Amino acid sequence: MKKFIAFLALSLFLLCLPISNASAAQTDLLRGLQPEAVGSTVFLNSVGNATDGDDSTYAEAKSNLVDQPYEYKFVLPTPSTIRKIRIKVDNLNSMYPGVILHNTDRSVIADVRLTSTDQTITIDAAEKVKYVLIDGRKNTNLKLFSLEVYSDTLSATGDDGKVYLSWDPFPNATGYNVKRATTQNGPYVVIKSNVIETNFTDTTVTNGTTYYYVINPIVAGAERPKSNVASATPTGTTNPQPTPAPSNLTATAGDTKASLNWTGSTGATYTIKRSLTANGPYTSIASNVTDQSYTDTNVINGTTYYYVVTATVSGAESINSNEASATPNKATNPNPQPTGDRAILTVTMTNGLEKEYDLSASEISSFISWYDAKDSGRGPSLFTVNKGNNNKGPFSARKDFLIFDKILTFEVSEYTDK
Ligand SMILES: [Ca+2]
Repeated sequence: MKKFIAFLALSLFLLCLPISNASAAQTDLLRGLQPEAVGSTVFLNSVGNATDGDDSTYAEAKSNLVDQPYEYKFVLPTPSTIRKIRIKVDNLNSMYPGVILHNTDRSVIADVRLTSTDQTITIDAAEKVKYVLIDGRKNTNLKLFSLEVYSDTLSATGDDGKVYLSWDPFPNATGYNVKRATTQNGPYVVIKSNVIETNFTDTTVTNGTTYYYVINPIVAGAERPKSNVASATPTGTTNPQPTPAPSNLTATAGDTKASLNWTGSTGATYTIKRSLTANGPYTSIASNVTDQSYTDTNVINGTTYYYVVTATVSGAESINSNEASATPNKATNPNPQPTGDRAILTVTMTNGLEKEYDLSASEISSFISWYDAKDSGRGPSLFTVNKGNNNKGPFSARKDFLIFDKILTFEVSEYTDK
């Protein structure tokens, strides 16, 4: 009896609370495996039925010795951390039928006695399991409908300056505590409490260091056994491509402005830098410019400004572009091209003054007719030029009067087609 109480105490110690069904994302490590009989055990039924995933088919075993326990085992192809077991049997009459987990040395990792005919059990053991055994303490037939074992699914993936963690949801968990260590055996320190999601990104890492992680589900306010240990070593990207500098920078002066244009690269933002002396030193005057052009209006006419532009892609700034300079000034467009059928009439007066008019073809024609007539002694001595907006000469009146006697010579310059 004393031995039995000790055994019961051990069972209660190892037995975890039942939980609900396994997450669909997990893999049943026993699925399709055939059990092997141990000792005097014989199978009474199709032995693989315990692992066929069908709750209606069953394996059944007994000892061929009278009143002796029976036992059979499943051998995992790869030793695995077992976190969860589901077992379904037909009865508990054989006095604590149980599941026993052995490591590769055949030492007991866990010994779980059944308290229900359909039970899901969590296992709090970091050691890897090689053998899963079913035993009955008495020679009472037990139908094993289903035996499923699941590993933990915590995974850790290293990236540049971060480690990504993800895991399968734990039934009834309201959150997860994420813990980290720099050696596999700990100590593990909480780095994030009560994570609601089933993933976490640890950004407080140093590239090249290996980190070990576990998670503890929180159920009904209490931590449940820790997960498997997952490790990752974040590493930096090597030799990132330098950001190319903008090219073909040009600066065009305007009235209290300088317009910049350049050739950039995909995904870049630009910083505009300016100096009052060639080759710098430059001061940033604008950043996060997304266009490949910029107009600097914070300038004074007559001052020469020197510009360079840098490109930034993914936080990496290029070297300076070529330098371009501009001297903003008030001058208007010095040579507007007239439109239509027009010509320039240049009249040289006897006092040496030159008058220039931008006239239509008919106005030119009128002028020439007037001049020729007057030259023949006919017509008025005065010709009126309507300057309109085409005044090219040094006068301000809207109309100008040409006196035949004062004209020394004139010239008509026709516009040429571009
Ligand atoms: Ca079955």
